[in-house]
Amino acid sequence: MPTRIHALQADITTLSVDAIVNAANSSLLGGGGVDGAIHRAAGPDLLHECRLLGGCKTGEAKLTKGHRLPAKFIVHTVGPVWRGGEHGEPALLQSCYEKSLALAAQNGCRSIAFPSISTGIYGYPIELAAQVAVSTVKAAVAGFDSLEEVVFCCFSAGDLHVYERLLNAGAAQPR
Ligand code: AR6
Repeated sequence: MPTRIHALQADITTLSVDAIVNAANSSLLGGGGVDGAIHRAAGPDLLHECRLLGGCKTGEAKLTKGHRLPAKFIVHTVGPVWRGGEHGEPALLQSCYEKSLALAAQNGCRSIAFPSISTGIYGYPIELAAQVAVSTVKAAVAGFDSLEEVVFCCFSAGDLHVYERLLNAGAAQPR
């Protein structure tokens, strides 16, 4: 069955999916934005587990349990800081999506939700980041038979609009 890929507006910590993705920093020891929200909702045991992981490079991903979250797992990935777009940002962001999907699939996840990685504190323009997110996920899911659902979890109505337009544009294109 083809993977269902869709967008919604929500607080990602409330979603009952197998894995949620955290837009973390390379220390994996928490921060602001979605990272802070996830650590608050998951509880202090998440930080204890993260301390054992030894950090994470930009474009890579590491897995923890979901602790107090409805999600079973958290995939922590580190997006690129936007520095104008000429410093490998698109390839690093693409890698975040690909590595996160692979790690979730390897751990038996059938559903996964992504926040809009790098588009908050890290300053990646939403339109450009969403293009990378949607095209990467669409291309990659074919390689993961077990993935049934991928959610783009948008925090604002404006972000949701961007993702929905890109998702629908793809669907409407002639073959
Ligand atoms: N649910 C869903 N999306 C959210 C939530 C939430 N609860 N909270 C914020 N967002 P950001 P980054 C959205 O800044 O740009 C942290 O300090 C937010 O509106 O969380 O990758 C880390 O530790 C935006 O659309 O992540 C790093 O230091 C998106 O999540 C740094 O920020 C990403 O914004 C990472 O920066």
